Amino acid sequence: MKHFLRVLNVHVPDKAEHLALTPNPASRQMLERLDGLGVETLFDRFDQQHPQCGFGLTGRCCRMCLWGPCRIGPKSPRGICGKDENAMVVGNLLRALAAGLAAYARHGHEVLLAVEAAAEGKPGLSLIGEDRILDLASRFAIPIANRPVAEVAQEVVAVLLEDLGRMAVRPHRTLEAFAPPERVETWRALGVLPRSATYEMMEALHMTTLGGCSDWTALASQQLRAALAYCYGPLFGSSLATEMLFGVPKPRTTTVNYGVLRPDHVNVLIHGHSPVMVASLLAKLRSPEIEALARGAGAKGIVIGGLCCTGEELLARHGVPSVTNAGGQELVLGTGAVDAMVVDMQCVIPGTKILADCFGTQLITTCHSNRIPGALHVPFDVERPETIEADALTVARAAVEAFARRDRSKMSIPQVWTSAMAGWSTEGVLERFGGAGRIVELLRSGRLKGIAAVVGCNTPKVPYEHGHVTIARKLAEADVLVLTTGCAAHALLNAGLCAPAAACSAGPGLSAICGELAIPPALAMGGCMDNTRSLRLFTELSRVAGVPLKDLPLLFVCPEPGNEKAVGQGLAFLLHGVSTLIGFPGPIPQEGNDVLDFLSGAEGLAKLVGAKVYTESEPALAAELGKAHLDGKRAALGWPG
Ligand code: BF8
Repeated sequence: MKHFLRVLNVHVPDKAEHLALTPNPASRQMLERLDGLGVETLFDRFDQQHPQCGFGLTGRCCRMCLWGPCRIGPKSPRGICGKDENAMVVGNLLRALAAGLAAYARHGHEVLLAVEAAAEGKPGLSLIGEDRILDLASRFAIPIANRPVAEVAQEVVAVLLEDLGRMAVRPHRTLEAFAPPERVETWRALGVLPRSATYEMMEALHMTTLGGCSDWTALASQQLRAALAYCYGPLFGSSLATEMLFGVPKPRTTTVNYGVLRPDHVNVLIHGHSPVMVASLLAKLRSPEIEALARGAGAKGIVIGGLCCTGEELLARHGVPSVTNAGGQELVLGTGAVDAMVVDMQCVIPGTKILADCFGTQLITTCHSNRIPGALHVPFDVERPETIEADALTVARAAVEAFARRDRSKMSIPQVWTSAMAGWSTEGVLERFGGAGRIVELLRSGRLKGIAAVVGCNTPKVPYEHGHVTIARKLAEADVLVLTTGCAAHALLNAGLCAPAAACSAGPGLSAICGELAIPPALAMGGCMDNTRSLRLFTELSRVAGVPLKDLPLLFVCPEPGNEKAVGQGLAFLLHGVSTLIGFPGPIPQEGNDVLDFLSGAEGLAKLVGAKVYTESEPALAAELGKAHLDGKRAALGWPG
């Protein structure tokens, strides 16, 4: 039975509906198998949580002080402190944004310190992305003539680190270097130019403490300020620093999906977000020493697979097959063939340990911030990079040693493989198309009707991966080029939409373009922080077209918002004038609420920044909404529909 959420007037799926609608046969097979074995996953626990609290679902539950929790409803229109519904709803959203900001800041900080360590010549790390270092240096007006790249890199890192943590009132250098001037003026007029990620995070928490700020419009302003800090601090910082360290990826084709696991190989999955240690781990797992260890244990070799954003990173830069996303992290353990799962930071749910114990998988944690009781903990400390080689070797050994303990009676690997092309960067897309001018020409002529970034997490509140795949397919059929990252990218990769062969499923305009350029209709752009690549591409198109971002046929689509990090992603694009389509309507009240009007109405964000939020949980309808939005932009520009 589906669950009906009365306060939001939507149905959410039960496990049976997930099973019926999830597009990947491998996920379906695993859901059925685990169901048969009586092993619980997040999909069972979601069912157990129903009915979910209507106050929480609509953002009207406050736990921002110790007087509460307070709930706002007809009987009690204010919290104990006197806070009203609007302030509570925005306050909750602001806190979610601050948590997401903290997550990316921690991620960005780790990668930036790794770049710094590499630039200082510390062992275990090296600077491969010379092009990105020089590019950033020129954007930040850092002299490069007759200077070693490492020295230039240190100055670039100093700028990025300062944008992450500045307390003083000084210009935000990354924002100034990358944001479109028209947008900067809009943000200045709104008074939402940020100081730094850390400062805006502090202010967000400060404003939402007991007796902090009760004016919801001021909280909404802070939301916008913090979203810009999120975008141009942690998000740009993580993505660019990773490119400084490991280079800008290039498109490459490989095979993905659950079928890459092999019964007679050591199967190691790498899961999380930080790219720093995984590069060393990969080198160790591919070293003759560890290969020999595997063969000595009776394995025919080592298979490495990627999950979540680390999976996207490994796929893009090293051609390591990706397997699944946040929603599938338990399911893949149900294959009984995963000897070790190595996890670093974020989106690693505690349920993985339960499944790991059921199927004998060795769980290994490598980040100080993420401990899981019972897992082997080999923490990598970026401030002591000299241990990275030894740490990676310890992890690789432990992963291979787990092979001997595998219970082969529990093995069942779905025989599902998909060909996929990944590794698209801003520069890679521009180069393949022949420049921004060519893309603008395609948009103007109507051969391409628009570009949509279909991104984001998984949530059990919509049928697993069904929204991602349905929306992307329907947009591609309507000649809309899809850019994808994060968990959405895993869904599209496994569905075959990121393979050039999928060109035939696109509309006539996009299909012909894909054929000419040998590209798929959905371009996998990396992990979630690499949404900055799509944003930079959009910005470049706007510059070359001479049309503000808010007027172009562009869209940001998040069919399955899950992690708090998703709040900042959507807002960042909104602030640039790119409307956002969300696949689940919450946590905001749906009827006659000022916050909803602000996000979705004509007088709020639409007036301030030229973009608004659409919500639609039925993916076919969501795709129609998206197409109508893009058509509207085209019509306003006088471009053919
Ligand atoms: O940063 S899409 S569930 S994996 S948060 Fe997490 Fe969401 Fe997946 Fe990567 Ni992004």
